[in-house]
Amino acid sequence: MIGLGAVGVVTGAKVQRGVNRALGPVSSGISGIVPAAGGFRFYTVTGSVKRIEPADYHLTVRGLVNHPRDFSFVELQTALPQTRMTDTFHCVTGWSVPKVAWVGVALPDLLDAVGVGAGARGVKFTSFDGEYTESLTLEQARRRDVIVATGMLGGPVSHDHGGPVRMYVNPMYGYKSTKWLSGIELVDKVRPGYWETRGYDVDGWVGHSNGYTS
Ligand SMILES: Nc1nc2c(c(=O)[nH]1)N[C@H]1C(S)=C(S)[C@@H](COP(=O)(O)O)O[C@H]1N2
Ligand SMILES: [Mo]
Repeated sequence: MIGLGAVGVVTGAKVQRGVNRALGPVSSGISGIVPAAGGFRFYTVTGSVKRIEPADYHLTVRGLVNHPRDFSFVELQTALPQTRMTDTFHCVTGWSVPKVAWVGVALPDLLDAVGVGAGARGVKFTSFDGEYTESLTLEQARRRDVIVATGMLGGPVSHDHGGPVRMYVNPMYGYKSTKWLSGIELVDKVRPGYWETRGYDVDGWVGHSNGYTS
């Protein structure tokens, strides 16, 4: 198992099957969260979002990369190494969901596939909701627990959770994890995302920002 300390990123088909079996249902009924959604609350800043079927989905990767390209949903599932992990999901407003399972492409593997260009310092994420944006420093984007997720909770990423493809930025609050992901752009410097222009910290480390924990 190739692990990342306590966060439990694993790779390799054999290990993945073992981990898969170990994934129980997400806990529900914890006080202060909504059990109907498995503990999650569904968030959108735009009201309803158009549906995109996996067969029609493309992730555009561009900007300061050596080989700009689009990835289809199937390419994300088959042409790049698959990474799974399970950990608690934290929204900065106070709710969290334990033991959420994710599967997809670790962002560093995707960056390797396109080749990070000279001068790239940040990564910008866009959503096909037409409004949401997020960003990470290049160093943060190279963490193996930052995942371009094609699955969660043991199945596809549902539309309400931001499917067919969304980000999962494990070490940071939920607002760093762009839903309905449409584009990844390598940029020369980090630009504040949707919530960051509205007061949240660009560095969204769980437990280390936004005044929610000391
Ligand atoms: N496109 C988009 N992505 C988004 C959001 C959003 O409103 N729109 N909300 C963020 C916030 S604040 C959180 S906590 C998580 C919530 O994910 P969920 O809706 O699957 O529970 O999505 C993040 N990504
Ligand atoms: Mo959030």
